[in-house]
Amino acid sequence: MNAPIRATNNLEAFWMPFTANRQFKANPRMFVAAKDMHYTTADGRQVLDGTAGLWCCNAGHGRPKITEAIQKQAAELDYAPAFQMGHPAAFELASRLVQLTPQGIDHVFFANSGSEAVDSALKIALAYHRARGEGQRFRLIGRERGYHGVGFGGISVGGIVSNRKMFGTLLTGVDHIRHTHDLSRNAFSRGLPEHGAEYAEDLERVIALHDPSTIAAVIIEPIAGSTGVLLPPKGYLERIRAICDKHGILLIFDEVITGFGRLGAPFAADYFGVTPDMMTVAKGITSGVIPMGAVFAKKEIYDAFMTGPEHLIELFHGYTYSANPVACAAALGTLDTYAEEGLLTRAADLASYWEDAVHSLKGLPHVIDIRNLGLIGAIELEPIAGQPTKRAFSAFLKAYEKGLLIRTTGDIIALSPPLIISKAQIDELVTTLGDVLKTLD
Ligand code: PXG
Repeated sequence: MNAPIRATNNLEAFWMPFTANRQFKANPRMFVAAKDMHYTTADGRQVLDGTAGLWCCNAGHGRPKITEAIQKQAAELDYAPAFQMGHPAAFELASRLVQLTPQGIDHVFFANSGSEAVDSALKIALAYHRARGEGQRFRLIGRERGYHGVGFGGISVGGIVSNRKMFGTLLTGVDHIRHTHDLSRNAFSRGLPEHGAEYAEDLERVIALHDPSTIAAVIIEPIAGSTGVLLPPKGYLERIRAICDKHGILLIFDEVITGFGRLGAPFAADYFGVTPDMMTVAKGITSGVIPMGAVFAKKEIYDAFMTGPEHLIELFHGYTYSANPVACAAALGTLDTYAEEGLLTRAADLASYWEDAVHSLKGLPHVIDIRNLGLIGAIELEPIAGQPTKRAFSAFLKAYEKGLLIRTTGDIIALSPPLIISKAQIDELVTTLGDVLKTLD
């Protein structure tokens, strides 16, 4: 048996997720503390958080209301069985959340991550149609370059090739529409791209191929995040909604990164004025502090299950930690913090300052596109010939050395700072990033 030693200097045992393990273990980058907009590294440096952790710490770090709520809940009721039992914080949180969601979306199913939220939503979509006597609607449609987490459901509807290719046959009955990225027409757009609403018509093509009567749901990210920030062309989401309506297909918005204020409205659905039938959320629901995900569903979907004898379980789905009390407390503390500081709409006030700041990087070496919306930014770099991802990864390493945390995916730099960022910190972020870009090979 292994001795219970805290071998903190041994990096070998931890198989790190989505990480170049050997590169990291040769040159570790460790955070040991975080407060507001900054991380502290193991060697005592301050690093400006340009990514809200992984798009999740929307309220910033070390926020007292969230910490206190967690501490209090853990001391009072640490866990309650998630099935056939309840606890007050779960009901309070669900009620608070549906006050924030678009009108008509008024039920919440809890999970523990974005991946679980996505798998839950896909299963609910299939079961919903079956409950209504349309069980022949079994197909799910995603989009090229989409990211919906890493469960088998999520990678099946997802469209990021490296996340799919190693993992066998995936779910059957899934198809994809084309992505909307079009640098030839839209490079350096400020805000939403002008061109490409017609890419929504690809949904009609895929629907016709399979026949509308076989299709249960379409899932898309209003803004594709993980693939490198692809913004919907003007009018695109409205068109997708209209096509789904025409054919009786459920529309699921995966709002794991766009939810909770990233665009200056509570959800992208509000920002775009397009209401889906279900939304998946995670990350900002607890400001990243405790794992939690959720599916928001329309009343008609919930009601379709509320039939049959009352002692029977209506949906055979759920997790041991669905609505975990400590996670619920974290979410309630987060919603309080958002409300007190106006954080769910703050990005709207900063958006034009942010837009000018990120677009000021135009013209620097290798920059082939800059994109922005709300408090999201992306800088696409020309890849080094024959060595894709290397240029952006080197930007990531150099930025970290200069005290700035950025995210890179492929050769795209993604920025999504906590919603508490100041204008001076936006300036600092962009100046540091500009210095990094000037030194790239
Ligand atoms: N859906 C979307 C739209 C996401 O962005 C997930 C589902 C999965 O969430 P979980 O909690 O299972 O990881 C995500 C996650 C990045 C990055 O840098 C993005 C995510 C995760 C990690 C990194 O772009 N998104």
